[in-house]
Amino acid sequence: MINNDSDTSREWAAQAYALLKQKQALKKEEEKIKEKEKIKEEEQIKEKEQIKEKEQIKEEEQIKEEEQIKEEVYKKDFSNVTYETAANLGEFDDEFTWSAMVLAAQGKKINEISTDEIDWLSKLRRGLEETRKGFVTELLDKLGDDPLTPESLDDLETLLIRADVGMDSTNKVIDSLRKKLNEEVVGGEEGIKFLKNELQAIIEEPIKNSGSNILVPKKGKLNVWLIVGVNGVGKTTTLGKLAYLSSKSNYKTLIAAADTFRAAAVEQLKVWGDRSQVDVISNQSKNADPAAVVFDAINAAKKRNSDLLLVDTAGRLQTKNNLMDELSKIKKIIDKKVPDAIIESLLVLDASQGQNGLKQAKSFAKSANLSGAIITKLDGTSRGGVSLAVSAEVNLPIRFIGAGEGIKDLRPFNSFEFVEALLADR
Ligand SMILES: Nc1nc2c(ncn2[C@@H]2O[C@H](COP(=O)(O)OP(=O)(O)OP(=O)(O)O)[C@@H](O)[C@H]2O)c(=O)[nH]1
Ligand SMILES: [Mg+2]
Repeated sequence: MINNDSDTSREWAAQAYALLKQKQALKKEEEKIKEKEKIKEEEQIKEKEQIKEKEQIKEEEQIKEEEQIKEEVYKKDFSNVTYETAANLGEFDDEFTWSAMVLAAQGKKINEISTDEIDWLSKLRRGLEETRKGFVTELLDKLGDDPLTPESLDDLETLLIRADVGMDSTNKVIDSLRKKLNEEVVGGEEGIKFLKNELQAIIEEPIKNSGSNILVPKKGKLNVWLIVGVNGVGKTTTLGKLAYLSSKSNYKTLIAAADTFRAAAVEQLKVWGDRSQVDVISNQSKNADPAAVVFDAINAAKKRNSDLLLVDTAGRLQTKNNLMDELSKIKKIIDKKVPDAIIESLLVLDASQGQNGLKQAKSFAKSANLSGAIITKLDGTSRGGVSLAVSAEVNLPIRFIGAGEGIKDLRPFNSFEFVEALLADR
């Protein structure tokens, strides 16, 4: 049958082959489609992954940006604070020009200068006018434009002592000037410039030794600043101004009214607290224990995650020992409750008290473990020079200075600006 039907068989086989071929082609086609679908699916997955990745990058960038903003807020130190209600721009006069030049000399660009800074510098210069009058004006009269002589150094010595600059600082300055005079001829103008540098170096030394140029609350910790000093020097007022400065610089701030000695102290603090929108933790009961107020304030500060706790203390205790005992009790409480808190003990000194203030600083420094000084009432005193004595003789970094009773009349201490204001006539 095979032979007879060979043609038929061949045809059948050909058909079968064609059918198989067709099937194979179909299968191939199917595989191709499947392959295409697979590729498509893979591409879709890839696309989805890419979208996800992009979103993730965007999210990360957003987080980074937010962190940067947070960081900026923390970086904003007290010296650059500008208040919501800026000071009025005064006349374009000598005062404005001088203030702007002092800022420019520190590298500020025209568009970076604020009315608040000009206002403060003008106030500082005006405040130091009395000190300057009995010092620089006379010095300039004596020096004239002539080169310095050994006699003019004697005059300078007397003037520095009279401005309450203190013996140590005066000797330092006069010695370096004498040394310079032995080596070369020093003109009047050059003498003033040299004097400014010497005075600034004296004030800067304890600041440099402290390791930080400016005092600001450290991030991520509770900072506790104890405001200490004798009766009436301006502790409460200074604390009020500090609360304002700090809250305007976006630090979460709290006040502890630990002066339980004077009945009106809490009320006085509350007024400052209202002005700066900072809460005051107090204990109204009579003869409350200052350490107990600090205890409550620390609890509140921890609960609120505060950056800075400002503690007002009494200056009116009968004996110095009482005062010191109280301060050490307060410190113990802080150490116990927040061992990693950063404690600053800031001594407030009234510049108008001159050498008396210096004596207080020395006696406090011995027993109160101070970390810095705040000089107040630099407006209208003839004893502004005492700031130098505090640096040279008590070795305390000056952290803030106050020149007026207003809320904005306190600034971080800047030695360059201070010396320029002190010797502003040239
Ligand atoms: N002119 C001027 N007056 C100031 C300055 N700082 C404070 N005062 C004034 O000094 C006086 C005493 O200020 P307080 O802040 O009450 O002083 P204190 O050290 O807290 O006083 P006690 O709590 O009684 O020890 C007030 O009349 C303040 O207005 C300042 O920088 N310049
Ligand atoms: Mg007070």
